Amino acid sequence: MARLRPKPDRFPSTEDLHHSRIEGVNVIRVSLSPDGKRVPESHALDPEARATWAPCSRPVLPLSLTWQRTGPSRWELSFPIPPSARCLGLGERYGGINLRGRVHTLLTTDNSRHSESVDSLYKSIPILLVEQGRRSFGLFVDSPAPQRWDVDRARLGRVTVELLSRRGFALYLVGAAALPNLVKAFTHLTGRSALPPRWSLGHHQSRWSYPSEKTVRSIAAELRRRRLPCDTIVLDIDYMDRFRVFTISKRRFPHFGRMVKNLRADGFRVVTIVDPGVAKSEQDPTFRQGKRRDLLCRTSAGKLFVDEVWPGPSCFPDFLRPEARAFWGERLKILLSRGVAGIWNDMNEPSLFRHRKVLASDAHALPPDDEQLFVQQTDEGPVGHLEVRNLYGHAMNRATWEALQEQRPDQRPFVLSRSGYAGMQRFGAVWLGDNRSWFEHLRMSIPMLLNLGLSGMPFAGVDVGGFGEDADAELLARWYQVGIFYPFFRNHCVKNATAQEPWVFGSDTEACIRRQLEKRYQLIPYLETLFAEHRESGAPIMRPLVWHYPDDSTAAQIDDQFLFGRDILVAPILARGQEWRPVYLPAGLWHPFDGGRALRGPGYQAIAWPLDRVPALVRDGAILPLAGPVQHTGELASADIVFRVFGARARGHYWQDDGATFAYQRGVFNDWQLTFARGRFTAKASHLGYRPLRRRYFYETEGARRRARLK
Ligand code: MIG
Repeated sequence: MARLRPKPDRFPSTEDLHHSRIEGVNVIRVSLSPDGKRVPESHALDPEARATWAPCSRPVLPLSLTWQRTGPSRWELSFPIPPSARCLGLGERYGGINLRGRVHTLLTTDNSRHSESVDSLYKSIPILLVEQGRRSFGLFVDSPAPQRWDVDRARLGRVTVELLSRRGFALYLVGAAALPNLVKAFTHLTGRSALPPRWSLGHHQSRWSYPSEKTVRSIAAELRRRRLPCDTIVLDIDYMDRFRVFTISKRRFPHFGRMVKNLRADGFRVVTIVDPGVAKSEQDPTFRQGKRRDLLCRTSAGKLFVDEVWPGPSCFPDFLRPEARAFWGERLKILLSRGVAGIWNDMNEPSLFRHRKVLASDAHALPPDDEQLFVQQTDEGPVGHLEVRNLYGHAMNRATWEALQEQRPDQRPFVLSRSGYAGMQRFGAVWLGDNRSWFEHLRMSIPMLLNLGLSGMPFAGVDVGGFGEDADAELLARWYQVGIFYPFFRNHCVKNATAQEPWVFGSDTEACIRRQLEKRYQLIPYLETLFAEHRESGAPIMRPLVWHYPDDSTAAQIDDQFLFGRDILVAPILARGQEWRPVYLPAGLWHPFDGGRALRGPGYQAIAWPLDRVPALVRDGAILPLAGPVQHTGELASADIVFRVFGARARGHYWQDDGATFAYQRGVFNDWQLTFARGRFTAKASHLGYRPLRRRYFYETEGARRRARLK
């Protein structure tokens, strides 16, 4: 292990070193600030996180790191990485799971051309995990200013981080430890996802746009008539009056509240989009109030900052200010009082039509604060937008989350966002923005979601079927085969593309999709158990194989397969015209999810996956809690639960609560340890605090189903 080697001669700043043990992992915090200033307040850290920091002078680090301040707004960090180590994390990255050989920019950007040549997307999570078995380590640079991570590119065998900021920041060195322990410690610091409301784990049907009550009604009716399970209808920007936030078009949605109520009676929730831009118009109450209370961002000259977005010339609330967040919460009442169940925050990078690029890609310094687009108010006073840009969506999500929590204290919020910063998991779910109806983007969704999960964010998905361009029957069916394993599971599609609701491509495709949807709903008890486990350990829902098989060097490379929890290995078809694929099986016996002969690993096997099969295998020795078939999650509370046993000796876990409230935080839940051995099934409670509705429990081995007793 190398000693810390600061270079005091080239480093004119105050150094402040602290050490802690978090979840059994060494964490060293280095506070760096120019001219002895205080390090700014962190928006990444969970305020409830408990950690005791002891000052330390000569820490032993898991890597030899150097840092320097190389200009008034430029910092450089650098450390070597061993040739065999894999670099993971860094939030939302287009590309394979191993981030080596590329530059990764962290500056929230609305860019719909997702490709290898794009190095920054909507989210910014500055943690890199250097995976090398039990001696893995992580570096978290807690700054919302622009960062450029050169991972083994310009300087071979090194990571170089360029941070453009005039303010101070903290960096955290985590490890050395195994990957799951690093993520456990990181999510201890930055928080874990709350349990989602059960309905949000169902199938969401979305479109840009369902522009009228009539369309919404007919989509909902079609889903039920065709018995395509679904929980949520999503309303994109056309529900609004001239795209103005917190309005509802009277013409197209004359009976909005009644529509929501009727849908609810049929088991559907409504989620509405909310954009941060507020139309600059004295006729607009959100603008009037925001301006009167001085909550909108201003230029350094004191003028309101105006840019173009959907409603035309618009102003932007400064969500870093607690008063602006409270104001947003008040405005949200307009939607919440009409029964809207969840909020979808879009455009919150923020996306600006007149400034698609806010910083030149070759900039090695920040423009002075007063030459930036606008200034924002922080604890230390006004700072240029770029210094805190990566927090814009994050703070908007926080405003939304806190408003939902406050206005509906007995319901778990559902907030979906495009942008966010480290710790975003505390404020709901995310999706990965404007992908396209390409097999390439279906393929990429796997490593992208895996890296996001390793960066602390478990509740994520991509638009099923692809957002931009035209889907077709094969692509849509293949995408649903993967989508049922996305923690957040939504079909969404751009305007002017071929529609892609599950029935659009004919009855054969529809039947295949119906089967996938049924499986998704069966898996919800297992998925809820995984979310409960995430709260304990920070483990993502979608995991790379290396998470559970750290000593298997083939498994460590794989990013076109993933584990859904510990027990389900998903290995889908990701290219057009393929009927089978090579599947890598880690050591042990693996049972096809839909039944059939078990296969033995380690090694590759050729497996055919017809469109109506679930492209997954279950680990021998697992017991999965599955639910009976339902049309929406409202029917799940009383549905049969079947514990499906795989193998002659097996163990499982089943977690159960009301799926709706925060009562679980007061112990109102049940936690069962399941075992099957010598032909006997037992379920032992390790916690009993919740009284479920009357329902039946079974266990199933090799197709035979028997009543199970839970004690
Ligand atoms: O400028 O609201 O990523 O999901 O349908 C486009 C319209 C704005 C971008 C989102 C997309 C959404 C679309 N929005």
